[in-house]
Amino acid sequence: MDSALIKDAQYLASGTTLAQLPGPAFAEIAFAGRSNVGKSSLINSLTQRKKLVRTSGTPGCTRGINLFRIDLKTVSKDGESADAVIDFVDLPGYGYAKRSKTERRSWGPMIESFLTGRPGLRAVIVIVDLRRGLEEDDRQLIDFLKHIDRRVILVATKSDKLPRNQRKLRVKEIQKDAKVRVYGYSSSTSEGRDELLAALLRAAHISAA
Ligand SMILES: Nc1nc2c(ncn2[C@@H]2O[C@H](COP(=O)(O)OP(=O)(O)O)[C@@H](O)[C@H]2O)c(=O)[nH]1
Ligand SMILES: [Mg+2]
Repeated sequence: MDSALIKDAQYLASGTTLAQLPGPAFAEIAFAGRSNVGKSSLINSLTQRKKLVRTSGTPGCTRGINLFRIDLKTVSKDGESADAVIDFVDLPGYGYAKRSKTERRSWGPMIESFLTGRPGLRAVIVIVDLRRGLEEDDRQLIDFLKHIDRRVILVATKSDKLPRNQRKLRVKEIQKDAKVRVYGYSSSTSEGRDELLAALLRAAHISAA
């Protein structure tokens, strides 16, 4: 398993339509999930930046698509290192019921057109709460991603909120339900970070191991 050191992580651009975003320059990994699931916290934890992405107790405050550029150094098992760049794409949270109908409707197409129309998108991280597992919107998104042949990396976060001896079992239950591999994670403790980073590097074709 390769590991990675984050050298730099910076906000790049945002937009509410595909056309407003700069064209893809590097391998991209998108992050999707229900509002308040812990998406921003996950990106901050992966990049080891406290405030790269704004986190909040107020669901649904991120309305656009935000791009971040991550410069990293990969280190192989044999100790060989190489520089690499990945762009992280923070997609708007979905499933927040208290928005107006028009706004809710406008999110679906934004996410959908990005997922279908963005060359260079190597994988989509779908984030769920380890305690709650898949909800209806998550299932629909995963089915849609499979349908358009996008690679799904399913992350079950907030694992620190479950007792340690229940975590693995819960991950397995969600895995069985989703029929894709599930990565347990905690942005509070960084539990699962090495495994998820290694999976990201493989998905981005930055490492083979
Ligand atoms: N205990 C715990 N809290 C978390 C974790 N990830 C996120 N949170 C909290 O959940 C809330 C929503 O997180 P945020 O990252 O803003 O969610 P987003 O709306 O999906 O971007 C915040 O209060 C976070 O501090 C985690 O792994 N463990
Ligand atoms: Mg957020």
